[in-house]
Amino acid sequence: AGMVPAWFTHDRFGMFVHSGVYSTLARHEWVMTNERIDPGEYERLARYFDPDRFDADALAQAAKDAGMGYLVLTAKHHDGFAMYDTRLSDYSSAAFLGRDFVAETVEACRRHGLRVGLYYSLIDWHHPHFTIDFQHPLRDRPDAAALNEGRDMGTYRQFLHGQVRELLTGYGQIDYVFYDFTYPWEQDGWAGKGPDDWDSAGLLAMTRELQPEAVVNDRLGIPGDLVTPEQYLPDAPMMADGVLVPWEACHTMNGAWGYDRENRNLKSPDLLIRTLIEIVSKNGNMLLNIGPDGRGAITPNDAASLRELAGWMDLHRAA
Ligand code: FUL
Repeated sequence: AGMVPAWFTHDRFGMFVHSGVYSTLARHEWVMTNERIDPGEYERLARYFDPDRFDADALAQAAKDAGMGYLVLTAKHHDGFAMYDTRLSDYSSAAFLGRDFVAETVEACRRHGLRVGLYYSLIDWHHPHFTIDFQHPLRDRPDAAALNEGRDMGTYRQFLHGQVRELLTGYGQIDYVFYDFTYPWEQDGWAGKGPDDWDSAGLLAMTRELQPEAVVNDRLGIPGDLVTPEQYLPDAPMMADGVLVPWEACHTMNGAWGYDRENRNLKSPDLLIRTLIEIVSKNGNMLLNIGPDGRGAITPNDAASLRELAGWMDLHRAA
């Protein structure tokens, strides 16, 4: 791990937004694979995704009020559905709905003085050349291994690099790129996926070339600019060779990242505030997630928690 720009350690607190087709299904962002939904069937369900209440200005305003300095949006999650106007496939919000959520969000963040980041999933359960592995929705099919013979990760890799290039060239300055994720271990007889599958070195080089100022996370499976503990926090400032390592812990409101309607395991606002304090006291950043519902609206719980954070921030903001 290396260096992050001054704004990143100064701001300390950001908003993560998981929004996508899975928000309509309302059962966790991994619903496609948890329920072994065939990509064709998922694509049919994607036709019902219509987040008419997705209001990027409202998201940016809520983040700003809560004292956050940046916002990271899921441009594509593991389900493969692009939340922007990709020219490399017609599996996108632009093709399905005529909306480009990346453009809407980037513009709103700039209007509200927030830095903007994009989450991009290296995993893609929709792409026909992404090989089936232990996480894939088709893993239980008896012909899964045979299907893989017709799949070519090289073809997928080209698509992946192409989509990233679109995101890093089409929207002006991107301040943070959150790639997700690498799992090189073998499981249930299936190989995992690692830096060779993504061509992580090439992807990182392209990111540096196209967005030299951007913070890049560590989930390409090669060192990035910071370390990203998920749903926990280290017990002390992270150090390597006697030097502080930049880190950012991402946290959910209830264990799920995507809208998970029946899940009431909600973290209290008090817990969120104490988590933020503890993270910052250990030289970390907190990326707090919200999962808008299928219509794109901030849920009542997320809105209430953000308001509590905003109230606390108001009391403690420097003069
Ligand atoms: C993980 C993903 O698998 C989750 O769905 C979520 O996006 C989280 C931030 O990263 O690796």
